[in-house]
Amino acid sequence: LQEIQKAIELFSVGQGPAKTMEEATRRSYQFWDTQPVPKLGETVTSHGSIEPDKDHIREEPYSLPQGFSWDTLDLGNSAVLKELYTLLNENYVEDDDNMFRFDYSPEFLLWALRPPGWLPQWHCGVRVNSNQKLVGFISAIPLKNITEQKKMVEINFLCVHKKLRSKRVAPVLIREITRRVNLEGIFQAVYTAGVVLPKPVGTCRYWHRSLNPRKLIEVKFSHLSRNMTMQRTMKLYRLPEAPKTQGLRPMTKKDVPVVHRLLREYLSQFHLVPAMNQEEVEHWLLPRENIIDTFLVENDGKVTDFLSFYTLPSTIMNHPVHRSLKAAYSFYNVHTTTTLLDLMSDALILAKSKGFDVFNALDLMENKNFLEKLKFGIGDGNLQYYLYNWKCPSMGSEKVGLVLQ
Ligand code: MYA
Repeated sequence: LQEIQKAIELFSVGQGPAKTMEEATRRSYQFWDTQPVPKLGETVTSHGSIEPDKDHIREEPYSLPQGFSWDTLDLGNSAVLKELYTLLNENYVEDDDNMFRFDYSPEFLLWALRPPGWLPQWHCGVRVNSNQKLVGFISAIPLKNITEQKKMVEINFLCVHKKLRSKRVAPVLIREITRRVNLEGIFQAVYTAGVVLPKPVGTCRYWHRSLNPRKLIEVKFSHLSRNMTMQRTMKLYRLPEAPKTQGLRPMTKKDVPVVHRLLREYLSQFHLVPAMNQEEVEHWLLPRENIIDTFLVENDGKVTDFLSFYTLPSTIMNHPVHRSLKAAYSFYNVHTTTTLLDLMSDALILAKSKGFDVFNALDLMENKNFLEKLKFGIGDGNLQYYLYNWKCPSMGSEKVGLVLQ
């Protein structure tokens, strides 16, 4: 009986997505073993592409299962944007206990998917032939790596409808977006995932700072600690009404050049970073209501620091009262004069005053210096960072300087 149980355990570990390195090293990767990525057990010491740039790219799209077709999504069409919103709202990433699911707003999706240099064919959808229902999606956006100044893409929003899972559609989506990216002469990509695949270049962890502890406990996002009452918990997480840094104000369009310079200089200390030009800094950091907030510190006409966070609510599944968890996600925070601790303390105060329930941050860049001090609690599960067709030694989370949506 023990042998059978062991076999069942091994079998199930071998099939499902791996959440930890231990699980991952015990399974095989039918698809990923065919791709230009390092093997899980491999220790990489050199830097460079894994396979050479191709000079001939296949012209026909990859074949989907019978009854499905490719469709490039025109997100400028509000009905199409709504279809993508609905696909993701109902089928995208959930937490391990299936209690919360990301609820990217249509406006947020436009921000995330139409940065400078976006291409329509990189918004790659799959529809059912009979009724035209959207059931699959994958996207690419352009990105440059600061050290290599190499053109690459960021892959995000890979999603297969729940009813179409485990039928090997994801590998077809990945092959097809690779082909469409290769057609533009680009052969490297960066992406993140909660699952362990060959092979993470960095492993980060989400931390959560309660802003509205009562609601977070009610929806079981967090629980009352031992020896704590609700009153004491609310007092523990209470924040001042207004930020305390002198000269803190929202970023405006005329701040783009100085924010660009601050960001470029600050990011140079990390190993995996985006190389944004001014146009991209404007796109990614200029405030947009309910999408991205950026505040900077200006005193005597000199801008010295900035903080930013994006808005990404989650749907609360199966709760009678609460439907949505309003979460802020730490984005890029640059300090030269204000301490990072003071800057992030103000980020929490601003997020609280804007009605967020929780403030999330990864343990990348210098974030480990403030997480515990500002009463963040560690989350479960990792966010793995990956590179496609690029080998380099893996790095600690504090060397990761890239935040994706
Ligand atoms: S990460 C967010 C991913 N999305 C979700 O988690 C949403 C909810 N889940 C789903 O929609 C499905 O479960 C997905 C898998 C679509 C994830 N990244 O079709 P299958 C491998 C890469 O039978 P399904 C994000 O968006 C898995 O190990 N591979 O499975 C970044 C197995 O391969 P192997 C993944 O569950 C995406 C195969 O797929 C992931 O129906 C970056 C099974 O396929 C994952 N998150 O669908 C994509 N999950 O046999 C890579 C599972 O080898 C981009 N798998 O174990 C690479 C760069 C491409 C561009 C290159 C340009 C140069």
